[in-house]
Amino acid sequence: MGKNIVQKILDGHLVSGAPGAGNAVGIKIDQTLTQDATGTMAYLQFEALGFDRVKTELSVSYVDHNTVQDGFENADDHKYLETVAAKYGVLFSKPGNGICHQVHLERFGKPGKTLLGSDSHTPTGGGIGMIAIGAGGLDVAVAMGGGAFNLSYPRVVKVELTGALRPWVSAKDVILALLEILGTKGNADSIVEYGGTAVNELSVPERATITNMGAELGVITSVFPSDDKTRSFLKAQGREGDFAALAADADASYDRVIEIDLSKLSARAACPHSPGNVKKLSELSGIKVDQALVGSCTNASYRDIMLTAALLKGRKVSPSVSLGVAVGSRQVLETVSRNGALADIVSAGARILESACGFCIGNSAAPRTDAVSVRTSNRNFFGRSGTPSAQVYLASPEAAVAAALSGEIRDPQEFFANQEYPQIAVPDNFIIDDSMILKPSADPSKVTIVRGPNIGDPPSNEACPNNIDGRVTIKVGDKITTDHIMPAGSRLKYRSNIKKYAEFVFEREDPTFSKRALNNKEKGVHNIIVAGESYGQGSSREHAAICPMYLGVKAVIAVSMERIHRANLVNFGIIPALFENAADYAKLSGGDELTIYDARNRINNGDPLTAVRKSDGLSINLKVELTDREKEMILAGGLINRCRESAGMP
Ligand code: MIC
Ligand code: SF4
Repeated sequence: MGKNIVQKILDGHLVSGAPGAGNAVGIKIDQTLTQDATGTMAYLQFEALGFDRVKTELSVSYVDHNTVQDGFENADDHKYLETVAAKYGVLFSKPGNGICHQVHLERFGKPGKTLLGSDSHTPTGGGIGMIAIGAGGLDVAVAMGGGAFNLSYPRVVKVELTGALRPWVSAKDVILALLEILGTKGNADSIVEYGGTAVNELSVPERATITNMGAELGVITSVFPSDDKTRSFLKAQGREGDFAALAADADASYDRVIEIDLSKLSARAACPHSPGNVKKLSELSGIKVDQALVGSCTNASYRDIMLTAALLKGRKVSPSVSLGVAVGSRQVLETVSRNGALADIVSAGARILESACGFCIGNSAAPRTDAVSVRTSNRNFFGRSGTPSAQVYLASPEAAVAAALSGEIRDPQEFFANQEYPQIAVPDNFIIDDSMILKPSADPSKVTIVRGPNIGDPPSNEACPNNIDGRVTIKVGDKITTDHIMPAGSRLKYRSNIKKYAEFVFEREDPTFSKRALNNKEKGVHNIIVAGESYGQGSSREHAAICPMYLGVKAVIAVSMERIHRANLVNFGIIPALFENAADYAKLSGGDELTIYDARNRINNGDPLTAVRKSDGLSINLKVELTDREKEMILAGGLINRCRESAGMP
């Protein structure tokens, strides 16, 4: 029996376990990436684990998230990241060099390799044929130290692309169409593999737009074959030597096959407040727009920016719209500066934003109260833009420019009806200048790691107590994202200072949560979070586990939970429990006093847990499915404690 692409790459990297959907396996990681918002914690943990050098083929530390904001905190973080990278053998991409996923694709991605990144959009690398997975910083720290990455062997969903995209319909519409089919939850055990006759119509950056937003499907990752298009992209990057062909065997099998005929697709948008809330643009036509933003790791490639420039050329942005353009990498910014496209964008009246995450993470360009914002980014969770009352729509660059010019949401096919669709080909040669990527020191003993006052110690946890004796400190609903748990935006600068950042846990859900939780902790009362479906959707930020751990949260009881967040909870010693009977969710309220008896022994023996409510003795059965490795982590109070125990460290 032949193999699909996923099986080929995974099986070639297995270090423990055996292929077969659902089996616990460990894989070797060839490359890692971190970004600054998750990176400081990752390197602090790398240090705490006692490693002295990275053992991967390549590890890169990017600074792209916290590039603005007042105060010294970000700059402290950047200096720590630069010096820690120099010491331990990591490349350091300076702020201004671009967004991690785009730069990685351009300069380092290699077909057939594995990449683990401390950011949920790491699957962007699937566009160049990598198995690229997002994880918490601690998992990345372990991989940098040469450890395996542990996961459940995936189901493989094939998405067969046929036909050809019509003018004005582009890669973003393909992934929005798939989001319409698969939704944003229930896909955590799968990897999407693209195939079909239309694949060779798509350039690597277009493929990367599609795999990038696979993160919103909640899948482990997504991957494209590596073919002539991949070779020409690598050649244009001066890296033809990194090319390797990658295709599924003719008799490969899949767990599910979905066919999308590209010629039938029309332009779409994800409506507020979920990337899965997809509608055709023609149904939204006429909605007044205040802001349009082109950028983010999803749609800020050479093709996207050149297309934006071609459509803006000779025109002016509507007086009622603020258009912002954030180019995804310095390579593309330099190219469009030299070829004149940037001048067309400026002349049309756009604001040129920094080549960084910026508006996407909500730390700049927050729209006005009640604004409608059309963005090419990948997430429109409630409040993420920095303005809770804003309505954010996610769409293609074509649609964002149509909105900027007309002041309304419009289907680009109809709005640009009298114009020829610009065809933007990958150039033969990109401008190659890696001078903003600093090499590690040849003599690590000479490097002093600089730790400003914003750099705290990673907090420690106690071992799992035998009885979890506590209360439901908060009860939240369905689809609680990591943005709800741990807001980014203006709070982002505290990422390296857990004590301070923990003040903002569930800030928007209940601003009293942090204080109440800390009071409970001081009195020896354990905190328990109760949640509905898909708890922890969205980002890989492990702060959504570390800060609750710091506040004394011992267990999350949810109807269902997302993959990366569940792994982060385990890494920090918080029990990820599910209701055996989903209807029990309704029976619990915030403030209920609950005891989970004999938790330690039961987890150790693999027995089910029960939570008992003190007031009336109501007993609720919990499902806690843990691999042996996860059990050890929970019992030890997290991965760092477990590693210290096994290394005999104090
Ligand atoms: C995001 O898009 O939400 C982020 C910010 O890039 C996060 C990482 C983080 O929380 O720092 C992600 O996607 O993992
Ligand atoms: Fe940055 Fe936004 Fe991409 Fe996250 S999704 S890496 S914040 S550009």
